[in-house]
Amino acid sequence: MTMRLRQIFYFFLLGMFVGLSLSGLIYWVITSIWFGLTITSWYELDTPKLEADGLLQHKTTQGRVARNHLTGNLGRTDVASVTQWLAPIVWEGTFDSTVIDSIYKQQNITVATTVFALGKYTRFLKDFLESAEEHYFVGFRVHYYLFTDQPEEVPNVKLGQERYLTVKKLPSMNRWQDISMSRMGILEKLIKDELASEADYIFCLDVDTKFHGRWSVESLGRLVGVIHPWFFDAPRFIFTYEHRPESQAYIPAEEGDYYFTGAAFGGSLKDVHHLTKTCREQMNIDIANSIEAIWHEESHLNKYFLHNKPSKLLSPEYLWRDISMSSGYVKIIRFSHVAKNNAEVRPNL
Ligand code: UD2
Repeated sequence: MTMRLRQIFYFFLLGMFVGLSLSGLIYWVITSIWFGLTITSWYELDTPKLEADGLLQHKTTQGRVARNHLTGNLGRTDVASVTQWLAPIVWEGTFDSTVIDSIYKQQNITVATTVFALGKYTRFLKDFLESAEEHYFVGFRVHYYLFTDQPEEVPNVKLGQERYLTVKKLPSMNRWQDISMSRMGILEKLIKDELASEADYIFCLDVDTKFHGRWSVESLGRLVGVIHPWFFDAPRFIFTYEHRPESQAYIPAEEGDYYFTGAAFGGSLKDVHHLTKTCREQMNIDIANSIEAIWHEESHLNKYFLHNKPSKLLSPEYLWRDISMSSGYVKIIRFSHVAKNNAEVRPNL
């Protein structure tokens, strides 16, 4: 009897051993196949095949974002794609254009876009508008508001469907610094008086620029800043913040997160209205105190963003230095500054 019991016990142990081994084997086979497929699909997606407009020496995964199915992460590990306050930083490879387009298509949005061209800067309008029609919020409703002292110099650029242009006349100004700074007050007024029922988002852009690649709904957010192309990979002590305490734009040496360009910013009407109003008020205080911030309204914008953190940051793909200059991180140039002879185009030095 004892012998019989022992035999049953050994059979039971053997059965357990074989059963567990078999289920382990089955589990291993299933997970290997699944994991292998995941790796393969990630690898295939990450393998650049498409060339896109605005491309530098790299190939891009535009439209086929590399996605690791295991973690859900999109595929950039060489650059930060989120800030310390959890705002996304938009780089090529961090979003899926098909998915994001389909979300905004259902929302019937209008993007107001402002640009100023006074004096000789009207020469930049043709390229700005033509390239915007090719790359900027294509397929979405865009209303350009163009401020100029010479409406007769505005080129006749053919606009696509649901694309509108309103020209607004301004008096000429003698100092380029005044032109640049006055934009804040003019935008504040435009948003308050005219845009409330006309648009959902606004972007305010420099005119001596050109679009080379997609700039679209991935850039939309409550408050959006663009990282300055000269400083995106520089340490804070290099940032050209205003360091004189007498100016309202003053930022102490140990403060500041990013250095933002004044050439492009945007967001919801409410947030951009608050931004432009605050910067205009701060600049007026500086004028009363006979001080002008080192980089004019750009210095005030940086001060504003220090205390009112942008909800989304755009990488320097959204304002590059010049199409001819490359950087390993910038895989696509979407929008760039154009080279200009300041002494020749500005009304003063
Ligand atoms: C930087 C900023 C710019 C602004 C300026 C303030 C970048 C790329 N740009 O550019 O946004 O903050 O510093 O110092 O960081 N304008 C005219 N007519 C003129 C002069 C200027 O229409 O005679 C307008 C035009 O829209 C131009 C903008 O003002 O794009 C800014 O002037 P800028 O481009 O000459 O200033 P810049 O290159 O120093």
